[in-house]
Amino acid sequence: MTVRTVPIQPFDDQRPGTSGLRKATRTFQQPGYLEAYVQAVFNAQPIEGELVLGGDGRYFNVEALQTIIRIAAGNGVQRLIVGRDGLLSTPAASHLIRSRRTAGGLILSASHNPGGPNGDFGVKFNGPNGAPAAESVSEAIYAATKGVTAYRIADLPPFDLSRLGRQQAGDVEVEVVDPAADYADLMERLFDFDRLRGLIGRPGFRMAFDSMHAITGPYATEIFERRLGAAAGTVIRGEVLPDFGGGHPDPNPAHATALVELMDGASPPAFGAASDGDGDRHLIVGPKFVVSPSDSLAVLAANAELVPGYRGRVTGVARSMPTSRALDVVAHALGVPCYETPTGWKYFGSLLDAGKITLCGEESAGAGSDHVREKDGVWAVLFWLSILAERELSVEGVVREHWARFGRHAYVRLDFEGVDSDRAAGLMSALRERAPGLAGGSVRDRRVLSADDFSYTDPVNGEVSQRQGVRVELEGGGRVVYRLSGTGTSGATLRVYLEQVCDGAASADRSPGELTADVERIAAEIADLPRFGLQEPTHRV
Ligand code: G16
Repeated sequence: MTVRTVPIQPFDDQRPGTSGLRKATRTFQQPGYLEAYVQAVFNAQPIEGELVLGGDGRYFNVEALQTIIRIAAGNGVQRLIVGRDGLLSTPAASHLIRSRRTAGGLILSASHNPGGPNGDFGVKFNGPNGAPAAESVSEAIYAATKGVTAYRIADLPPFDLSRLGRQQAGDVEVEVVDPAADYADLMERLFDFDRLRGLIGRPGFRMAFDSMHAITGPYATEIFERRLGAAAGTVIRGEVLPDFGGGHPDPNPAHATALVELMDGASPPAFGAASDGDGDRHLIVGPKFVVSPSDSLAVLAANAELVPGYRGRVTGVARSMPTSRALDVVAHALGVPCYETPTGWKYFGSLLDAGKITLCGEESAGAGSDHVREKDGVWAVLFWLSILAERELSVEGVVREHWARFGRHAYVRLDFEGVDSDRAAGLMSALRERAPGLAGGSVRDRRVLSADDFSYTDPVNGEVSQRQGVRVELEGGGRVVYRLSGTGTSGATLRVYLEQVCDGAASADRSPGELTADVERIAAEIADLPRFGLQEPTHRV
């Protein structure tokens, strides 16, 4: 096997963000760009052993995979496990890394960002525990990108990724696996599939799962239709398309419009769900009722005893800082600790590995557990179905009952997209300066209980992560958080997270927007949003 060393100039924009390196597809298609980044991953993190490879099926997935196989071979990797047609959902990749005890994996995805030649692409390295690289590893990769002067690539013919089984070329063996089989087996071990078949087979029960033409199509078809017996057609938009059918595979009401219209229409299914580009996010919808992601996480934790895989074994829970504190209330009732981490699934890895937590999640529609080291969309849907099977309530009924018992954390996220990067940085630094002086004073007649820039010390490995977002706690259960997104690919996105704790029963018929309106006004005043030209958010999520 010939290995060539190809000289290259380093690129100066390869710092991994919240979740790996995400850029416009065209940026990744520049000559040497993908090669330089992947070589930097190998330089920062020498891989000894097998590697898992797969992606969410977006445009450029297969070409990039073939290149990565050759660079991996050039760097001494002799065995790779690849999903058929280059497909692996993010949680399934995490599972394969763990179950096959590999040295790690590379996942090609830009998650919920649109795909295609004019969309986005991404590469993420997960370590041997199946979790996204910890911040220290990401920083080492970034440092390596600045010093990469050549990449090593093996001269090999392309592998046939449509054919299951092992193939050898040069010194390298590639094993092509069914992307869904092992993952579906894992789900059967966590959930009571007989009970779920009973629910799905009940007269009058119908469900819809919107794969948004992204990676969960094959997984959802295998699990819901084949193994659980849901009617053909339960999975909608199940075919994986390189441009996700021109859509934006982000499972929220703004983008999962086909599902929301179905659930708002005449004779809707009892249960609706959607997942994102790479299959780690979830959206749960009942007839004319959308579950907010932070509530979904709290409901899962509160009902963990109903699920065989979790009964009697929840040691603790965790949420990212901007996620609503609904989870904290449940943790208190369960008598287990609730950890508050920075945004990014990578921060949950050490807590999960140490057994400090069993369930975790985020406001950005992700929830997961110690079964893998990623958030998991299909898993969350199976968890919800398990709750419905046991509780004999509708989706709305489960949530209303939850609010009545634990209180309601009304929640809205404002996204200001396409903000000039310097202006966004100026806004955040003004906020950071202002925050310490706010505590003890009042804004619009509401007392500020505390205000700071969130800093996190990982309780397991002691790693410190600073400047993770400005949070302001108001009397009467209000909270505002400001941070800049780390997953965008152009300009800056300012996220403003609004939360208001309410009496669950009394507020049940009011919208999150109404309930957080006062907090929103306070948020605008504290950050002086109009002065920065930020009048109306691009989206309210
Ligand atoms: C990624 C991370 C999540 C994070 C989300 C949003 O999710 O894994 O932890 O909550 O991005 O991040 P940001 O607010 O920085 O845009 P995904 O689904 O995009 O991989």
